[in-house]
Amino acid sequence: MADCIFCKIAAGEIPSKKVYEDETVLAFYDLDPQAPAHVLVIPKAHIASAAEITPENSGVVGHIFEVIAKLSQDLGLEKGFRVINNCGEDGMQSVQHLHFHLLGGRKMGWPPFPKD
Ligand code: DGP
Repeated sequence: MADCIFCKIAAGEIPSKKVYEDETVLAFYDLDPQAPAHVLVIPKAHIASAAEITPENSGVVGHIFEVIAKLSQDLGLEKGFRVINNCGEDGMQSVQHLHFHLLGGRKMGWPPFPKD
């Protein structure tokens, strides 16, 4: 999709530090890491957000979670990790292309946000 930064990364038009790639999924390090390991896992095909997942395009989401499980081993996250999807304005989604943050390498906080 024109003007989508993650479509451009998926197409190789913008460089990224890739950790995994296959026909439908790409994983690369986040520009602004929030943990020692912080990778974004995206479908190569444009899906704007988690709110746009349908029976027709949801297969890639299962595949993304298979990739996350593999990456958690490759990145040495045996002690655990967190997967985050930010969706929409209230969810603080800043890039309008579906992506899952895989974060690990440190103890996470919970709850992850202030209550009020
Ligand atoms: P979100 O708030 O969930 O939409 O997170 C988007 C993330 O994408 C944010 O953590 C920063 C990251 N990001 C934005 N632009 C780029 C980029 O050009 N390259 C990489 N590697 N990460 C980016």
